[in-house]
Amino acid sequence: MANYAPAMRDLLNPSASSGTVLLSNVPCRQRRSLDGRWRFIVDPYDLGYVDILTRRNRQGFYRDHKPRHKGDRIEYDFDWSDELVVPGDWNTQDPTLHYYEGTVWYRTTVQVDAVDPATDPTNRTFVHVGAANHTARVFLDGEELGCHVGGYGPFAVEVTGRLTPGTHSLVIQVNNRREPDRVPAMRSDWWNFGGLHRSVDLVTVPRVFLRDAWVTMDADGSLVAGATVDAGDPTTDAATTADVTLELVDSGLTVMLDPVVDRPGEFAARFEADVERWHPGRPVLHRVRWRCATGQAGGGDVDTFDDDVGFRTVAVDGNRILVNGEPTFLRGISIHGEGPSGGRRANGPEDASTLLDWAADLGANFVRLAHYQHDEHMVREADRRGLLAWCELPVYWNIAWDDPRVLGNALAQAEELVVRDRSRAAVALWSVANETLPGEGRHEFLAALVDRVRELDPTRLVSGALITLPTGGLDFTADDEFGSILDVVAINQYLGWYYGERDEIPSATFTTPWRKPILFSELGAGAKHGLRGDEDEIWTEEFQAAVYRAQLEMIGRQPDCAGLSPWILKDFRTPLRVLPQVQDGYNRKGLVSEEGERKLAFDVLAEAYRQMA
Ligand code: GCB
Repeated sequence: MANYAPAMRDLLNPSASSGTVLLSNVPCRQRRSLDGRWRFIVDPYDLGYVDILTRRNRQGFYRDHKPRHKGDRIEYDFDWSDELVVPGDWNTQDPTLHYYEGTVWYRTTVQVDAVDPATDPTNRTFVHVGAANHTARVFLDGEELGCHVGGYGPFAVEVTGRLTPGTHSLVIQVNNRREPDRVPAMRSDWWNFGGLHRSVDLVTVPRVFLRDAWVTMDADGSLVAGATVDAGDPTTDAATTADVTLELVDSGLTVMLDPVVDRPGEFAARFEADVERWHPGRPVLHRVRWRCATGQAGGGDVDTFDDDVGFRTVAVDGNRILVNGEPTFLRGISIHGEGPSGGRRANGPEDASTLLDWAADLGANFVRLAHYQHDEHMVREADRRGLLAWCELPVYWNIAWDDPRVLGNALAQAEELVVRDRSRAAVALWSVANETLPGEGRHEFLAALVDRVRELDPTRLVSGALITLPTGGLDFTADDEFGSILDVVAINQYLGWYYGERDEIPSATFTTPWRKPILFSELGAGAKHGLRGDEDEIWTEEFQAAVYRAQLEMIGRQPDCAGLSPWILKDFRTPLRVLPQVQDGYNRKGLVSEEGERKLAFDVLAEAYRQMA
């Protein structure tokens, strides 16, 4: 724990979100983008929130005050401060913030005119943040409205009734300081990019609205749908008496969802529909129309929006993964949420498109979106392209397994991940953890996450990536107890790089005690683009390519292997990789450089995938 007085620590490192709501289907909603240039103040000592007596600072930066008279002493001014682009990380926008870990205050102003839907009293309005790393507090006109903990999940705060005609100050405090009780915690092999790194929107909805609505295909081919109606005031019964329908627009089929017993506001349906399936490589998306109407005939609110959804089954049969009943070998690639150039956080449709173009050039039918919740554009783009996806939580390496607040936050992050993306046909696997290290309470923690994910989405496979350590031999049994509760056992292994001789790789074997599908979720070797030499010379493209060849030979012989997602598509920034001239702050296991230049191993994998396809 960072070394503050306890009171200050609680102010600076809240363990749970408060005052926030989780909205899904935001891209399908009436929105006003707040992206653009925001003013910012760097506040490494957190004076903007905590005063010198370590109490909450009543005159903090969130007030966005202006001097009222000539002698007024206000020691900050957003209007005189520099700007950062939102969405974006701060580290790559301002050289002085390259390594910065701490608090930055962002401010934009929101102009509202009398015809703005946010001023309509029959509407509700939310400030929606795609993600802010790591902890964010939202203030409107100086008032704190909500706090969110978790660097990659979406959240919203309600501003209904506050956006009267005029100019409003929207301030978001973002703090990316690493802490042992966060998820992820103190150390990760990627850059701890800070900031409002995904879009910020104002979302306006009717008074009673579908806070969440999802539909997907279960393993047996029936469609399952769920919705949550939010009426704002929990004492009204508007939410429970609403009519919630889902229409499959092409076929004209309309289904009414039933209220879920003992869960006010929640609705569900399971039904059969003759829909053309979404297949990897042959995506078919269907227009669906959600509608929620309050009971009073004619007079109530109606909330409606459209989405495009694919339907396919995904299941496991022994050691195979089945998609639409067909054994499907996952020809994958791992991807970090880093843009295609400039070593910055990825965001938006263009980044998603370029990264997935590269995956398509490899011949991949599967992407592992590591090691945290990616931008929603990634998952929606994968849907449109017919690429299967693995979506992951940042439960990584050292986690404070024995701290219930940490589990609480991990569970909240799991909900944010699943709720946002469970209508996406692309998503085949949820992954709850990567290479977690042993510790008291670990299994219970991970089991709670697996249970929660299955509860939120019983239709998909659950996985997690296990660490493989050198055993002295070449026969590996992935018998980590965690594997026993997973549908697919994912194995990260670095034969030929961190351990093992390259010429021995082809004779290695990997099994589990459970005859489950094995996915090689990581393998690889580092190479600096343009560094050429012979296969025995580390960091050359030839060395990396040779490791790929040996690995592919080995993988072709593993009876339980149902796929692979080598590490990794693109070189990515990380403070762990310091070797000058070679790494320079980048993990060099990419198949392309940080600027997208292909290395030899790209073609090795592409050729192998071409043959497999
Ligand atoms: C791993 C981790 C990944 C690292 C990678 C590496 O096992 O899961 O986050 O970046 O190894 O390059 O060492």
